[in-house]
Amino acid sequence: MDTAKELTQRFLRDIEKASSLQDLEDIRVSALGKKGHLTLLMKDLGQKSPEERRVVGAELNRLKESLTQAIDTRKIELEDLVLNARLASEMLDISLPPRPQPKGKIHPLSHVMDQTIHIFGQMGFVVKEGPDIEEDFYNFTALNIPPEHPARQEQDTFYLPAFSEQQPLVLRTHTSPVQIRTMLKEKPPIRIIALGRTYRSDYDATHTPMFHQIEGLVIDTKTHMGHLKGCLEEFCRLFFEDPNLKLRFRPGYFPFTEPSAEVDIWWKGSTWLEILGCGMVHPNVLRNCDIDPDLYQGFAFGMGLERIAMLKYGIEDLRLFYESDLRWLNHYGFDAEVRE
Ligand code: 2U9
Repeated sequence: MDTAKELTQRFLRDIEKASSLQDLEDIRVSALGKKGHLTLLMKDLGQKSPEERRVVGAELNRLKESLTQAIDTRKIELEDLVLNARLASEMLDISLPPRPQPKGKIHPLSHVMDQTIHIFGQMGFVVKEGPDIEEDFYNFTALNIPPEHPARQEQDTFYLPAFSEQQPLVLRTHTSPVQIRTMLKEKPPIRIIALGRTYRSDYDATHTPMFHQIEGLVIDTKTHMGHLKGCLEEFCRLFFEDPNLKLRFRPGYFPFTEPSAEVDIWWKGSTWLEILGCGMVHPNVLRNCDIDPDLYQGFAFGMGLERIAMLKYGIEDLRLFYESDLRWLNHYGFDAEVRE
């Protein structure tokens, strides 16, 4: 029996010293495995007298129990050690900076749209939108453009197949139908801008079949040409970032404004450049929108967004605006900025 006790003591010491799960398993096999020392001693019990078997058997069971418990305890300790070692070695360094992400650019046209909205927004204009596919009435008739006007000719306007009985549909040739729709819905005072895609059947170095416009409309009881001049001067000086920019108003003609003017800016101290058209809204246009021209008057203006973008940023070729060439975009595009 002393041998069994000594053996157990030795195994208990070994268990405590076991430095890996494999060591521990080897010890378990050596003590309690099929041919383990304690197992063999238990097998020997068969040769003993019943009295001895009872006493020694009980003792051997206690020893076996104490070994099993010691092995279980050490097993948990060793598993903890293994886990902690893994946690330490596999720790993620969350202070590492992320991999750089490719940064997109804002298209110069989108940038110019943002700027114009911002400038006119500060003057109290709100943005209005309308459909790209328009009815003849909103695009032409309401704007005092008579049926025989050249702008209506097939070569200028994209006509869509008409549904039976309905008036012809067109791709809007300007953003003016947005103002017509607004005037029919809302009563003065009105102070709006409309900007977006417009379409004309035209293609050369300075014209594309789709281009962008911004137009503005102000209607109130006493709005006059002085307001028109002040508003456009303010816009041009802010947009071209030159507080002394000179403007020149020349007489012009549009069916929807009377009187009408074309506006030039004095460019780089060397030449006059035409950049927009404007005028006082024609009384017929007001009447077409159920606004009494004896009570209300106002001004309107329009300009091409590509044109002012090309001037401001020195972009030479209009057609490259729509090619989605990443080299062009990286060169002429803008970083996104957050504006309050
Ligand atoms: C309503 C009444 C009047 C908008 C106007 C212009 C003059 C003009 C051109 C500039 C270059 C178009 O992009 S472009 O080719 N536009 O010169 N636009 S007055 O007048 C309006 C609009 C709506 C109800």
